[in-house]
This record gives sequence, C-alpha cells and structure tokens, in this order.
Amino acid sequence: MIVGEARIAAGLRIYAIGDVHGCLREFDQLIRKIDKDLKDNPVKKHQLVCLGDYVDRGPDVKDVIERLMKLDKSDRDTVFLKGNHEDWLLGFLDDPDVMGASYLNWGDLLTLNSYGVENNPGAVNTDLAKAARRLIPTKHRVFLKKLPVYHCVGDFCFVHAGIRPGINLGKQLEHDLIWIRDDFLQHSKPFDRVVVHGHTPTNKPEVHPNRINVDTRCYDTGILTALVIEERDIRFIQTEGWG
Ligand SMILES: [Mn+2]
Repeated sequence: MIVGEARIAAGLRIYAIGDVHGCLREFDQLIRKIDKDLKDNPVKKHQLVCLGDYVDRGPDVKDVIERLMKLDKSDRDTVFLKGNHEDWLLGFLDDPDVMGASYLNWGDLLTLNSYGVENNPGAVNTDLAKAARRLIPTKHRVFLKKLPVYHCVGDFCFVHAGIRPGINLGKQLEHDLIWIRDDFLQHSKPFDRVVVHGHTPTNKPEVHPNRINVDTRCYDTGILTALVIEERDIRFIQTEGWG
C-alpha cells in the first residue's frame, strides 16, 4: 500500500503526533491547534495517536506524562504508543547496572530531574535509580509499561520506529518496532500498510511512498508535528517552533 492510495474510513480523522520528548508547551500548543482544526473543519469522529518518546531530552517529562494520562481518561479517542525512550527509562528503573550508562548518556538526567531526582556529584546509577523509583509515581510506571507498540487503522500502521521488512506485523519483535532504523528506513518497497512513525529526527515531515516520518526534533526546534489523515488525504499541523 502506498501514500495516495492508502485510506481510512470516511467520517474519521486521525491526528498522529511525533516525538514529544518532554516538551509540554509544544504539546499543549499542538493540541490547541488540533482543537481549532476540529472547530474549523468539523468531522464525525477523530482519534489522537501519539507515536511514543514522551520522556528524555526535554524539560517537562513529569507534566507531559500527567497530560497524557489525563487525555487517556477523557472522552477523547486516544492511542499512546511506546517509544524506545520509555523502554529505556523502564529498563533503567528495573536494572540500573545494565541500562544505566547508556540511558543516562541519552536521557541527560532531565527525565529524572523533572521528578525531583537531584544530580548529586558522585552519585552512581544505582543511587539515581533508587531515588527515581521513590519519586516516579507508580501510576506513571504502570501507564508507561502498558503502552501498546503498534496501532492500525485502515491502510495505515502507526508505530514508534518502524517495522522489519518481510515480517508480518503480528510476528514483529517489540524491539524492532520501537528501535529499528536503517533496515526499515532504507526499504523502498511498499509494506502491507503505509507506516506512520517517529524515532528518527528530520527537519521536515518526510512523506515517502511507503512511510511517513513526523519526528521533527521538537526538543531542538520547538516544532512538534501532527500528521492529519482523512480518507486518502494527508496534511500536517505543526507548532510554530523557536526559530
Ligand atoms: Mn525520539
């Protein structure tokens, strides 16, 4: 299936949001823009799909998770997928010795800081993980742990990183769905469904025949992107950014 031919049922609109990475202001701004879009162009049903990576890199991780949980409990139809950074954080909390070095290099401690974990000079990974386990509410951990790794609607499949070519969706490894890069990105033939993903930052949303990438590096640019799908049509809504 390719972009232009892939479709979802009439009367439904999907907003698929890229990597948020702790950028609460941009997330709220994008939701406001989506609500304005719904007011200006009413539609029978809509669904918000967030493509994962809510934590790390940006400043307001705790508040972003609170926001997602609130949306999850609201009347809105929402789907929150798991990203590799959620996987990393959960792995770090479970086993700081195994995950610690790589997680703390990439997470920049911002996630832990947003929960009140302090950067004590000399603190080792196990100390940080112990403090994090105490300060990160259990309901946040449970919420992150339970996130699904893919979601399909019509001819589209939503997933954080991508899919491994040649393998049925039901047989994909979770690790591939949230971590894969080159083997997926360099595959130019059509998949069963058009894949909508984040994970690999790009300056502008990328539309390829077989996949659409909406990770516009929000933590670096302030530009958070939502892909809007309605029947066969696609368009984008973005925050203004800091440039
Ligand atoms: Mn990411």
